[in-house]
Amino acid sequence: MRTQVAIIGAGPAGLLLGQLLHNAGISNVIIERRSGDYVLSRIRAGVLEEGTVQLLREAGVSQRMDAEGMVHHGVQIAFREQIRHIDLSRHADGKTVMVYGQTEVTRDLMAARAAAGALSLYNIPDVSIHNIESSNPSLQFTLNGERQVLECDYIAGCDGFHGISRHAIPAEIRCEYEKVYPFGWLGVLSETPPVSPELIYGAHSRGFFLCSMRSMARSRYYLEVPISEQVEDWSDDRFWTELRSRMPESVASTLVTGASIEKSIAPLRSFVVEPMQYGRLFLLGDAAHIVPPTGAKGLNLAASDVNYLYRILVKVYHEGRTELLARYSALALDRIWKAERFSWWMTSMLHRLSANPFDHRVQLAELDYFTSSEEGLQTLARNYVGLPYQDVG
Ligand code: RFL
Ligand code: PHB
Repeated sequence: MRTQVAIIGAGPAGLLLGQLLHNAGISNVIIERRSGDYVLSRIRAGVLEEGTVQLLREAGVSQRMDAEGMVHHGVQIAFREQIRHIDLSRHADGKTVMVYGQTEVTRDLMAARAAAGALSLYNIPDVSIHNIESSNPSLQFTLNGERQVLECDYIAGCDGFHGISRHAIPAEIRCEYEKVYPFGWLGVLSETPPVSPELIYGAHSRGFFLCSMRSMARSRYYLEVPISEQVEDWSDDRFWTELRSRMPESVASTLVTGASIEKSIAPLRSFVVEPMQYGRLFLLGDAAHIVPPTGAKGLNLAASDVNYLYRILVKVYHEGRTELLARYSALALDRIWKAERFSWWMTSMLHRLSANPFDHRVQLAELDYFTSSEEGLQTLARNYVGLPYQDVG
């Protein structure tokens, strides 16, 4: 087997890269460890930056998103019984975000790939990476009991945090930065109308909460919980009672509760690997970096990596600009570190980081400053809607 770009992982990064390359006449094959249904069963991100939305449009997969996704001009931040409205458009040059679930993005990308007739191989548990230091790298794996070699020009490692790709970069070259938080997010999805038309990020002495949504009939709520918590110990009743206790009274009194249709605990982590390229291997998305979800940046960073690598590969294949390949890692990391900073900052401003009342008062002062001063609102809004992409050259 031979293709131009071999992609490991059929999450949003792999599928979006594959679709854009296919549209540009660059052949690619996606190798995924799990089944398509399993990939679609993971409930994750909900907020898309404008850059991500544009890239999905450019890939030709935006029809359902443009019809069903919800454009949000603002978000709310709650603390101490107050609710502050952050007018994103006003403080970030007219920009907005789109509320449209990662599951739906993935579904649209899978459908477009199937319609295009591009090859995806699912349920491949044993892919391995070879010869990335040479000009003929390859992937090897077992398909229907037979050993396969997929030869290619480049390998895109889009296999998430638990994937194999980044380990193919020699340990003496690879540098990993990590911060693990002592809490996680307990998330619930329910067929109930959202409590507010805008997302609410809330700081409370009992812990952080987030009110989000997937549609006007489907809500997504999160609670900060100690990382030692077990999801089995959280009945729906316990979840709703705890959520209500952290909300300002005016919000709690309008919360509509119902049976959960998904409930899970996600750990919070900040992580970056450098460099994001080694020889013919490129890392994208969660394979190279993780952010705590407080800034809604994970999926958007995956899209931003795809934006850079896609534009570089088009110039490589169509204009012979192979020198651009060496720019990928620095270009991607520049934006990633700024999003890492924002996600870490939002997390520390909104979660219960310590039991020391002094720290709590400092958090309140910070929240007040960033939700009421012109410069604070601008910093918050511009980072939340997403910093601009650079030109690849
Ligand atoms: P994914 O989605 O993890 O996909 C990687 C794919 O690679 C496959 N794989 C392999 N395939 C072949 N061989 C191997 N050896 C393989 N190892 C792994 C996996 O099965 C999988 O299908 O990574 P990708 O594509 O980089 O996408 C990243 C996003 O999924 C992630 O950053 C976001 O979900 C993070 N995130 C959020 N991001 C946002 O932009 N906005 C949000 O509002 C937001 N909310 C969230 C989130 C993540 C959350 N969790 C559960 C971690 C909320 C939560 C709760
Ligand atoms: C979500 O809807 O799942 C969501 C929204 C905003 C975040 C994180 C998750 O910051």
